[in-house]
Amino acid sequence: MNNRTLVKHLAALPDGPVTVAGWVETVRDQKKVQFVILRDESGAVQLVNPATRELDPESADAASADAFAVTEEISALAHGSFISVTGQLKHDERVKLGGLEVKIASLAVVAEADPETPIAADSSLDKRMDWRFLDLRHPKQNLIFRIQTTFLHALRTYWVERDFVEIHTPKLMASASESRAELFEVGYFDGTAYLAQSPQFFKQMAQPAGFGKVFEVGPAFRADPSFTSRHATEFTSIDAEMSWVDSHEDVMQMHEELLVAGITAVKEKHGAEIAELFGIELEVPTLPFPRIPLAEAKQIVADRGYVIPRTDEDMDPEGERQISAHVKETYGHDFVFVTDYASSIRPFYHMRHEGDPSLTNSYDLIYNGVEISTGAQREHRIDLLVEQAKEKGLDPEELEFYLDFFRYGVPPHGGFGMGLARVLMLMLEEHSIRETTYLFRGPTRLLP
Ligand code: AMO
Repeated sequence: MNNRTLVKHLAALPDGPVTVAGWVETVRDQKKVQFVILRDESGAVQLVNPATRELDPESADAASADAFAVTEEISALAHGSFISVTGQLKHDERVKLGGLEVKIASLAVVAEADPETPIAADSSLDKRMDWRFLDLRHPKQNLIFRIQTTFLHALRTYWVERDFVEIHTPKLMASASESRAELFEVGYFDGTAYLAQSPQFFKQMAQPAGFGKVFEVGPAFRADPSFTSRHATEFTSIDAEMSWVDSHEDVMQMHEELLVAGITAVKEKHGAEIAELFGIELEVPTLPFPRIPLAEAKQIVADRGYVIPRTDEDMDPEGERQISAHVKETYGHDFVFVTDYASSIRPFYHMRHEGDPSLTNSYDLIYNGVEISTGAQREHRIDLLVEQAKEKGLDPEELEFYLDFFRYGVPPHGGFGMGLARVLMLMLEEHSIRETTYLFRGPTRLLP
């Protein structure tokens, strides 16, 4: 390992010699003094060099020759080059950036950057995506993925402490897992395979397999041609499934506790940085989250003056914004479970209400106006499951491998799927999941 000190650790060190390494963010090359702002993955620090502009070769001693060389090197530094600097750390309250600076003794350009940086602060989102590795170097963008790490770690901790088993289900499948629309087909030797749209069938399989409770964080693929701010063709899906639920209510309780655990951890670790870089005071939601049946939610939205088009029985994006606004005004809450969706707009595997098969034991979770999750109790009774599949126009023979799970003793169970980038987008009040996805994939984006 090299001996460089991360910028974030400098504050705790006494004045003295240090080595730091990172990218050149700015250079202020003044007549008598030069300042370089150097950024590494942990923060930024000011480097300073008393400029030695002229060298008299006759009288030059080794020390002044070195000082002259450093001055020349700094004058030639390109923005974005990666440099390593050894110098004297000095704590000085007058330095705005962190109250310290490093006086340069020697400097090495480790990797030079092209002089023209292809993106600037005002570049379009699309251009920034073209140069995503440079875009991500910015502290705000970089922070998103540190938040993601903290969030996922808290989710995993929540689950592991409650005996959930982590699974990794295959992403190459022989059939569709959600709907035949939005399905990517790939050549598979002499046949065809499909990219998994969700771990749905396989997380359910863990129930008759005796796992009890499972979770997965993994890729999901949807051949969705739309160009919205919330859809990607590949996204990270956070899934959970658990045995012995009485209804979707049990799933919602786990789901809301999980989100509180995740957001609490993010606030504790990054609250100050989020306030500084995003201008947001992150709120930890209170428990329980409000629950509103879909029919009632539609009525509330209609009473607010927005009528969801009749052709669309689901909440549409404006309906989601309206119900969220209502919940915020009425309960001061950022989340709402919209429950009891009509079976006509839910997949065949959702359990229907006992006594009213037109409704399902299901929910969508809406966060600050956008759906982040779908959850449900599953139908575990094979006869009803086959009937519901047929009703949806599915061929039970094609689903034989899945239906077999239900022929050998499957406990009542339920779970949810949640899009990671959507949660982060709404948490940080960003406008597109392109911002909260490490490398976005959409209908016209397969690069970088
Ligand atoms: P659903 O299809 O609603 O449900 O997906 C669950 C959640 O995944 C995210 N999501 C997406 N994110 C980005 N781009 C997309 N194209 C995209 N599609 C979905 C959303 C959505 O709420 N198997 C069920 C879940 C379950 O019942 O357990 C399912 O996949 O945040």
